[in-house]
Amino acid sequence: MDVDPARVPPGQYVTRDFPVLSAGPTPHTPLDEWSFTINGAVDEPVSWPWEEFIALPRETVTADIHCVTKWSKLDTTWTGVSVDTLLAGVETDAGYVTAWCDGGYTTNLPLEDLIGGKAWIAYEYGGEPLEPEHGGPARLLVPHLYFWKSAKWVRGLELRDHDEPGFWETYGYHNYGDPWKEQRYTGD
Ligand SMILES: Nc1nc2c(c(=O)[nH]1)N[C@H]1C(S)=C(S)[C@@H](COP(=O)(O)O)O[C@H]1N2
Ligand SMILES: [Mo]
Repeated sequence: MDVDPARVPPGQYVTRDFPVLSAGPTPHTPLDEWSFTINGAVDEPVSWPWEEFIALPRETVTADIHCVTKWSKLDTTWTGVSVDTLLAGVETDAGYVTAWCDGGYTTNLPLEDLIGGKAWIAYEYGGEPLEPEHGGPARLLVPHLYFWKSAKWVRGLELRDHDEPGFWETYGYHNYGDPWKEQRYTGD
């Protein structure tokens, strides 16, 4: 494959496939039971049912994604709602976020890494509804960090004053996960 090596972080290889990596079974939450919630260290939790969520301003973004198991996929295209849009009007002093999901998966990030046009709640991939195996109806997309931070089946963001490791972070994955610094495991 003809790829610009400058786009591939250290230790990664580029694939055209889209592997599925899930720590458990794929949840199938009906859309009429689905909502997206911002909770935790906020004055007022806020929640959008599916129809309201997809009526929010949407963005289509093309990004390279990097899995800690060493595959990278270039020029993936997603449509969703930017986290900036979701946090507009939310008052918080929180510095950290736990993304929480159907099925119980969690991952933690600094709030800083979710704002400023760096993260989305994506519900389309390649112009089609996001497939359940890849996190549909909606997943977090944080392409600048290893892909385990891009929580599938995401249902909410809990804002936090203190950082708290999520699922893989508890099992020895790096707390931050910058692919360009090869922050794969604790201590990297
Ligand atoms: N809810 C949930 N999100 C998840 C995971 C998971 O097991 N459960 N796996 C993570 C990991 S390790 C990776 S590499 C990507 C894989 O996304 P994909 O299956 O769409 O390739 O999802 C991340 N998000
Ligand atoms: Mo992963």
